Amino acid sequence: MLRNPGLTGRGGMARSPSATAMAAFGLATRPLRSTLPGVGVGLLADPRYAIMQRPQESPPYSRRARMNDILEGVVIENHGALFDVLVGDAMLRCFLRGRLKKDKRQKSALIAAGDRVKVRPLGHGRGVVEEVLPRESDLSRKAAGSIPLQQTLAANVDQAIIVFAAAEPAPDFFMLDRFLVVTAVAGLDQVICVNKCDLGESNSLRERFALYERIGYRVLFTSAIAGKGLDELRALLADRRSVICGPSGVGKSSLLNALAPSLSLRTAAVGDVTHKGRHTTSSVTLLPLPFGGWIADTPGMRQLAFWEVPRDLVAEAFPEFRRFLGRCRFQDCSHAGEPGCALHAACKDGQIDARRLRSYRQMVGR
Ligand SMILES: Nc1nc2c(ncn2[C@@H]2O[C@H](COP(=O)(O)OP(=O)(O)OP(=O)(O)O)[C@@H](O)[C@H]2O)c(=O)[nH]1
Ligand SMILES: [Mg+2]
Ligand SMILES: [Zn+2]
Repeated sequence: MLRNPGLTGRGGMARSPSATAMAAFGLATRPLRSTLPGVGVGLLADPRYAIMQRPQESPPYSRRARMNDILEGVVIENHGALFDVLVGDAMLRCFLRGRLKKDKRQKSALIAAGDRVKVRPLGHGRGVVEEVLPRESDLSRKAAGSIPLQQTLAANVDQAIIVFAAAEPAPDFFMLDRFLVVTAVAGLDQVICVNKCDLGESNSLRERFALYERIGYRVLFTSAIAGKGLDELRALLADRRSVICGPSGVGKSSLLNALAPSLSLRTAAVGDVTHKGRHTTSSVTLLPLPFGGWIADTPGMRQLAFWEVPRDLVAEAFPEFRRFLGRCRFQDCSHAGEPGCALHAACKDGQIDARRLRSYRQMVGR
């Protein structure tokens, strides 16, 4: 199984599937809320985070002393100007310290779900983010719209579950290839998940995804409704830090609900599978999994423009291209039909699928 071999990724992330996600996010070594009344609100009342509840073993702290502490936490959700940060067993609604906004990156790239941050609690469930700690990985795209803006979708995750539906909506393989490139560039392990298999798996659909299996990707066939493939998905997610992504309406949130009903995520109303352009999930939210690990649920993406991904990195993100790269007649070959192109020759020989080469060319604008 080729698991994204050879790509070190933007963050150069070291992968440690066995490391527990909790420790990796630097989360929750001591209860906070229970020892400091008024610091955190809402967390234990939110059933999604009930699994974070731990025995209250710490000695009581003085309110004043802890208020002045700078504590480490992880960003759970980005509300635009405000962020929910999990600190110990408390959720703090935080704003960003003004000087952080002077960072040359736009705010959409500065802080994202999964970021480890230093927070100063202000009481009454409020806090201020003093510092965003360096990332191990960074899953970014160019934000939708005409202004060039980096948008970090999730930070510090190490695996991407890329979901498409067998039908409703039918899979768009150019989009799948884009998701594969963006997540490879971020250095993430990748799983392709074909959901809604209860709606039928035609032979041609099987064949299309078999191509990805031959390339070395792990492809999982699931149904959130019929419960198919869920044990396998659960095993892949356990104790990992994952992000689930894909187009809108493919059943990302439904899959998470099927795996962990206590998450109670909002999904599209039955019968409204195309959403008429609406997204049911509206912001990235980091969720704890009852069987260990964390997952960032993301809103469906209609566009996935690259953020500063050089062309040769795009080619490298196609695992089956790699052994031919560097063998073209021209060193700066763009693989768009130049004479002596090794990728083109491999495609003629049947060693590279023509649809994948076309996908690559479309991505690099050739
Ligand atoms: N038949 C069938 N329908 C499903 C399955 N999974 C989800 N659905 C339906 O598909 C619709 C969309 O599901 P969601 O879970 O909201 O999809 P999503 O990918 O989270 O969508 P966004 O949040 O908009 O990105 C809902 O009506 C679900 O009931 C499945 O396995 N089979
Ligand atoms: Mg959703
Ligand atoms: Zn070439």
